[in-house]
Amino acid sequence: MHQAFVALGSNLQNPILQVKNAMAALANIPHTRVSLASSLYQTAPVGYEADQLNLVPDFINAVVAIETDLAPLDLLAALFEIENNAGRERPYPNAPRVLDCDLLLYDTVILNTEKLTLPHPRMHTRGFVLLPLFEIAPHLSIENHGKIAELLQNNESSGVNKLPA
Ligand code: PH2
Ligand code: MG
Ligand code: MG
Repeated sequence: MHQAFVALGSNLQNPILQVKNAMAALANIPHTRVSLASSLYQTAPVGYEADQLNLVPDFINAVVAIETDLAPLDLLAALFEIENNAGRERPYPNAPRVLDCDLLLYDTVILNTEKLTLPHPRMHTRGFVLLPLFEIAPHLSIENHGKIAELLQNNESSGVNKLPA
């Protein structure tokens, strides 16, 4: 078995439900089980121009740890299928989305291909990934970037708020 971490995000069509449904869908991937799921977090949009921000709804984000026998690209394909089943459309980069499932880490694999980059290339700067990841794996390090706890201290996570269970 391999250990992987998946980030979930939604800011359309009942995001809380979308993220909960995605957790259930992850558990249904063949040869895969969910070992830990973070709380849900309400998060301010990151990476948009100031004049776009009032048009972008807040996100719900979470991170899930899984154990899987699938190879990274097969796991990635399963994540795309979960996004598509949720009705994900891709009108333009970073468009509001019903569901985003990002493969963050797969064991300690480092990969730079057109289809997949591991670790996820932006995870170490994003509070909406680091905070839920820290909740379920506080001692984790990210290849090339160091300890989650230290990354959290160096990156903005003020817009990231844990929802009550
Ligand atoms: N995802 C993005 C861009 N910005 N901001 C938040 N708060 N949460 C996200 O999941 C998110 C984002 C691109 O995938
Ligand atoms: Mg993403
Ligand atoms: Mg994505």
